Amino acid sequence: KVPDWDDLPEVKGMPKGCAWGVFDKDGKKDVYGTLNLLTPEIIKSAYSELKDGVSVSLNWPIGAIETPGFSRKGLVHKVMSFVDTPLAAHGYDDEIEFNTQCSSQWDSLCHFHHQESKSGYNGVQTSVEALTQTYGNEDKDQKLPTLNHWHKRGGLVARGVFIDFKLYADEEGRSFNPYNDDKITVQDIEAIAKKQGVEFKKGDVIIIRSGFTEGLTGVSAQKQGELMGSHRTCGVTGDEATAKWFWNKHFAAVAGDMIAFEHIPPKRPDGSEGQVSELVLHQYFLALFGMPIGELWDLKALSEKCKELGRYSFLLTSVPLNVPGGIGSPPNALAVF
Ligand code: UVW
Repeated sequence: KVPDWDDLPEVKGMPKGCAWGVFDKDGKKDVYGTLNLLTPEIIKSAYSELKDGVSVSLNWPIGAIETPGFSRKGLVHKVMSFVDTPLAAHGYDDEIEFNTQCSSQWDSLCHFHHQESKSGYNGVQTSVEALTQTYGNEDKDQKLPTLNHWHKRGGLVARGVFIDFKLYADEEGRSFNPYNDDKITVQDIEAIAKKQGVEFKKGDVIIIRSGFTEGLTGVSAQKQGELMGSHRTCGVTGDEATAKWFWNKHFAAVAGDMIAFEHIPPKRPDGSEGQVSELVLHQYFLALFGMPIGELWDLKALSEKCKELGRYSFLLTSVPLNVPGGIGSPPNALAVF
């Protein structure tokens, strides 16, 4: 049984809500965090969502944003003909290079640390050197909670639950600007779940649509720059009460089409605006809970399929790239109905 927030054991020097040690087994430090909730029973029950035999991709193209925010590198795609190579044949290879945060992604538990303690999930201390792993040299010093471990447990297979906030906001005539720090509250999420007729279950992956990726799709690089340039973006309210609600729902992971899942800039308890380093849910989810965050997922086709079928839960499958030391990765996520 996973403890609720109020019953989490105290971790010396860390704030309430720190789940370090909760998933450790046989004296071994855990690297999976809340993915541990995906037991064979939970996965088998997620398969009961498979009724219609149709699947929807949740992956935005890599390179959908020509110039990603925070000076991150966008996609470089190089196509090479075989003709002038030792293969001397008609055909092609290609090479890709990109920052794993530039489009749809999972944030691993190493992506963002608890800032005060400078620690990642389960208290790990990391460095560029420790994270730069190579084949045969994986985890030489410590087990770091990077995404390649997901392959050792068969990727992610879970029940996905979709919260179509954009549809709800449009229907309610609510003004909501994805390119400002507009907030999606727990009350919104609960109201939408009720309207859509879905109940949350332990081990669910909750997926929230704000309209963020859609507004950047099919527009010029200049327009994308204008929309994102202020680094003010929408998201789930970043505060302790919201973090507590997410922990107590016992989700295996969270995802959305927002750039940071939570709004930017973060708000301090006194109401003033904080720096990006003060992101609240990033610190709770990734560093303290061990709950992976999915961002910039493409959720338009999912919205259409859920509306057509009249159901908002499905089987979700996802595997990140198997890069030793991988900190972020395209999710390769599918919703299967
Ligand atoms: C930061 O890294 C600040 O945010 P994100 O994970 O949303 O890209």
